[in-house]
Amino acid sequence: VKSHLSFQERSQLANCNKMAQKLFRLMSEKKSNLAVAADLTTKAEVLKLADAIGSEIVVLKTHVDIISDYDEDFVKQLKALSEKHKFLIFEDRKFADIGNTVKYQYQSGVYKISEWSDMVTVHAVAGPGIIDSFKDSVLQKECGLLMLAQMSSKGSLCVGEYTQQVVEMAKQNQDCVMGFICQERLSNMPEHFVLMTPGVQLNNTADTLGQQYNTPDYIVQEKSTDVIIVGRGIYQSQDPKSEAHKYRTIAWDSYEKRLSK
Ligand code: 5BU
Repeated sequence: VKSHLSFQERSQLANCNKMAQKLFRLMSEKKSNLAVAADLTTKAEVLKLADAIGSEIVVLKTHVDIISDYDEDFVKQLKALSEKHKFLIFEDRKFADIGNTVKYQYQSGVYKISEWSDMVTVHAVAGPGIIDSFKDSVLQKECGLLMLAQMSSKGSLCVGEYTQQVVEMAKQNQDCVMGFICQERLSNMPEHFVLMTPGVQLNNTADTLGQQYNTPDYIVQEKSTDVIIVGRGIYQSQDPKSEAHKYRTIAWDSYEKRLSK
């Protein structure tokens, strides 16, 4: 299924969730649909990467629980970089428990994710109560949930009927849900949702632990999703800044080609 609407047009449709609208606008303005997964394990490394590639990306994706020297200063510095370079912060926490527990996991503990993250990932496996647990916080702070509709890894169980049900759950909660993590645009995914795809790399087709890669142009043109998420393909390269520029250019050209088809 193709999407031929521009990000600008879709920002106007995305009036139920403020973060979806903000991301569509940012993509149009910055001419970028690149997200980078900053899976590095020290504060200094993540911040250095974010400063180096910040001008190329619209979203920086974090796994804060892998940072060995995490503290509140990290968040302060990351926020400052996100303002300097104009990118959004996405904590890929993959919440999956009952609503009451998830509420604590989102707002409390060491990381206090709700205080600094613009968007977070949520599994639908526990049922729609999980979305309700974010409601107050998400609406008040104007952030967004990304529902996990499909995964990039081999043998994933997020397929078929499960994926369809995730999309239905999102449609019932359009004020909180800004989009999906998925591998393709499905026919029942409305245009006001942002579709983000991990498992993207130019030089490899897989890793040794089940990750599977597609190229940026295949994902954006053939599979018609919106934002590519690239981790090792960029942060492990010799020159992350120029590699990010390369992925950004390919992904944006692919988006423009999709529009003109
Ligand atoms: P990589 O280095 O480009 O393979 O990193 C991919 C990132 O995306 C990594 O942070 C994963 O946790 C994340 N990811 C993924 O790879 N596949 C998925 O289906 C989901 C998240 Br959901």
